[in-house]
Amino acid sequence: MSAARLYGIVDLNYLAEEDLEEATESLLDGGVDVLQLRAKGRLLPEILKWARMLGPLCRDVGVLFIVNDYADLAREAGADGVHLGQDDGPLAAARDALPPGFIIGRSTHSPAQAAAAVIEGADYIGFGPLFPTPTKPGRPAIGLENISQVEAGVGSKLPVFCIGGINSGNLGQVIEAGARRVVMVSELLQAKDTEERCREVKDLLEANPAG
Ligand code: TZP
Ligand code: MG
Repeated sequence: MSAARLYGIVDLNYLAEEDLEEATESLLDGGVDVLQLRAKGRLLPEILKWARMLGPLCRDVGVLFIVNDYADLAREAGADGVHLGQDDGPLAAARDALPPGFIIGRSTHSPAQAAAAVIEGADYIGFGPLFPTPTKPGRPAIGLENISQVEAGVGSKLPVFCIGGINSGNLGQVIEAGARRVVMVSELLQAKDTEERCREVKDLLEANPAG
């Protein structure tokens, strides 16, 4: 996780079930370092089935596989970790129910929440949304001004992935503001060539000396 720069998400809001596997392969071929399954509002047996399909694809190429929202399901599916939002309960409770080494990520929306996630024992955080995004409707954008502060503080303790409305047009700005790692959802999934777009993003992140 500490070397990861690009975090991709297969989000069922953008993908039909039958396209999940192909989108995952494209993200993996394009060089994502972490892949999350995000399936808001779907039934647990369906999510478990998808997680069991995608996890091995990630494992085969050494990419971490994370399931959004459901710690028990993530463990049952053999995932590497779970991603929990601010409303998904205390991390300590999740940690107690998970095996040692299981990755727990936390969404954060302010420097204070980022600092709290360190104290709570998160393994990485998402920090955003930097820009308004249809992927997370109703969540106010936090802008770029706190990235360098969070990277300098929290980022010295755990990986900070900037997230929310990041696209090829604003990625340079985001990196310029101090981001070393990003999550991109719609930009990658809606690209004409997901694999190629991933590579371009990865190259730009890796060209950044801050990494
Ligand atoms: N959490 C904060 S913003 C966001 C999530 C899941 C959505 C990111 O998606 P996109 O399409 O890259 O803006
Ligand atoms: Mg959640």
